Amino acid sequence: MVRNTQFIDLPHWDDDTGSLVAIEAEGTIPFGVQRVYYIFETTPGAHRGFHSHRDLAQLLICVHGSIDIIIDDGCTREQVTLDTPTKGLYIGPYVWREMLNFSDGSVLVVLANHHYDPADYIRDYDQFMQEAPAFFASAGQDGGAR
Ligand code: T46
Repeated sequence: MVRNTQFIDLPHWDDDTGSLVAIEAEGTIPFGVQRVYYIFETTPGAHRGFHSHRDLAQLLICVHGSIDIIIDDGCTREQVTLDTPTKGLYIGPYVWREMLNFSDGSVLVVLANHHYDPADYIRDYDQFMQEAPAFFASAGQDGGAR
């Protein structure tokens, strides 16, 4: 199990006219939302991410198509698939992530608990491996597991 990650089933309402998902900050997801961004029109073979955050918590939702996500807490590395708008992947601090296998037309929506801060990124894997153990060793930082 990759620490500080969790799949979240998103409440949805479906009828014969379509489906609606509603996400409430500090309700459906365990954080307040300060930023929303989305990734779309990726080029064939795109492989993105390759970083961790020191502080940021996010929810990733593939609202169209499918996308594979590599998640790695420094001890465990897994590849998971997002392929429905009704499931989100929570990723907390100190989880290395990569996004790949974007299907044609896929759209990844991300809700984040802070504004954009380049200083919060760890883009060097060796640096991530130096910092992550101390983070997870400190009390209350294991963040739960999927
Ligand atoms: C993450 C994964 C899932 C901004 O100016 N503001 C923003 O809020 C973001 C997210 C990005 N940018 C700029 C920074 C770069 O010049 O957009 C450009 C592409 O960003 P980046 O290369 O970091 O994109 P990804 O797809 O590798 O990573 C993004 C998020 O940055 C990251 O936090 O967890 O999606």
